[in-house]
Amino acid sequence: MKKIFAALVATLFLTTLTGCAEAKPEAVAEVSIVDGWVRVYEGTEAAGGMTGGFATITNNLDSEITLVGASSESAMMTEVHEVAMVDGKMKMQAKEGGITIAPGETVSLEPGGLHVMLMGLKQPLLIGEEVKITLDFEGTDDVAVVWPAKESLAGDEEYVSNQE
Ligand SMILES: [Cu+2]
Repeated sequence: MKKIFAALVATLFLTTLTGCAEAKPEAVAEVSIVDGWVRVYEGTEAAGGMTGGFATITNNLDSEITLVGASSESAMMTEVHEVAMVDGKMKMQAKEGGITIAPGETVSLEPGGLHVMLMGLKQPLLIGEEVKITLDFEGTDDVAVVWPAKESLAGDEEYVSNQE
């Protein structure tokens, strides 16, 4: 109870400080991105290879946002992908229209599902390395993140060509 009260006082104080300016409450980011990571399969991803980035994204706004793309200095190309059933096979492909997140909703990017695809890695990616990625949103500002490379064998979707 004490903590809640203290937080409330802090909020009131902030509100007083910013007065009637157009400033938005600074305490809550428009979009929260947590637990981000990039997958390394069996210790390393070779240069030229591809892998997925994953995270949990929450839209804190009152309006819809869409993750339409991404970019990274670590890869030649970065796209937003989904894993879908195509002709009876699970395949991954570019997510048409991006990933839309409703107001207040949370979407998980995880192996076997939605992910940020890093294609054409510029150098080998090792466990523990940090990958800088900029997430390109519509409806809110782009967000720069740094995701650690972690080993995972889960969700072994086909990381080969999505154009046959
Ligand atoms: Cu992919």
